[in-house]
Amino acid sequence: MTAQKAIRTAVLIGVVWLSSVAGECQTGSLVAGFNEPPNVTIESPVDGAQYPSGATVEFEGVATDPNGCGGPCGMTGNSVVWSSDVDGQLGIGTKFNKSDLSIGDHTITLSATDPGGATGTESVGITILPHSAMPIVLSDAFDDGSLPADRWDLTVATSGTGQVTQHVEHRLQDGNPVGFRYMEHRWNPGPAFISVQHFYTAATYDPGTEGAIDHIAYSEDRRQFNPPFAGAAIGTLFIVEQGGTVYSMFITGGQFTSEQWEHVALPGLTAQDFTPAGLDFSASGTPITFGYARTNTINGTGVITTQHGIDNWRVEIHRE
Ligand SMILES: [Ca+2]
Ligand SMILES: [Ca+2]
Repeated sequence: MTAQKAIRTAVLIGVVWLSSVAGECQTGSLVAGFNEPPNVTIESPVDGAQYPSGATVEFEGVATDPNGCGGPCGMTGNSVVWSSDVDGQLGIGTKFNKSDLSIGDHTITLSATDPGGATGTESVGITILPHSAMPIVLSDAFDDGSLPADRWDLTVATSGTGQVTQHVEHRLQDGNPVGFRYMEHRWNPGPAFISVQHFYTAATYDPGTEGAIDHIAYSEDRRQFNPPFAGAAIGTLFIVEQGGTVYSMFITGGQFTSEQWEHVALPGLTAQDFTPAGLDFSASGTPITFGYARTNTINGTGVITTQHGIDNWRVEIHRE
């Protein structure tokens, strides 16, 4: 008798479970205690993300009902709703884009409701910044092996009685990491001075249309290879060109000797940090091209070569 009772109870539980699953899929009616809420995951945007005003924000998530349609069941359409605590409902479904979010901090919530009325949610925080609060970044990690002519222009100046030439190429290894921009200055014979100005041409910045510049942060990684004599140094400058004039400033000591990659950064640069005077970061300034320069003076004779590299060239333009 006891054994028969146990079997009957098990059968009844099985019947109830099956009917609840069938009811959920077809009619939305459920037996209390058997419906679990959907599992919800926001894949984009990520928590803490910042976007400039007007930027496209990609919304993508996954909602799964653990006991929908007879088992785990992906959800989409009207049952999956995105909202912002600032802008209200943003959209429905598991994937869409939006580019008109209000400036400010948002709590973004993805909410999925199953036919039985059980709801699963997940939230992330994002910030939409005023346009001027986002720095514009021009950078090159030299990791693609492209020819220098693709996005860099050279201006070479020499002086002195000797012969001096230069060579530049992008190498795919020995950078910091991966690729870097390799440079040589070669005397045959000296003495002579050489200045090579490298201008990044893939993008310029126009204060007149993009906004006055408050300050610039510049950084690069640099090293020397096989110095021709002990203490041989490479002159190093950050340069910008505006209206046909090249303005420059020395980078951290104005020269370097390191045979290891070293990182140098110049935060908080204003127009007054450059020579000659006249660089205009205001909204009446004309377009600016950014770059860097390497210089060498050799007083000796014979064939002398300096070899050096740059990686992670980076300019951050912070606007007023
Ligand atoms: Ca459910
Ligand atoms: Ca690199």
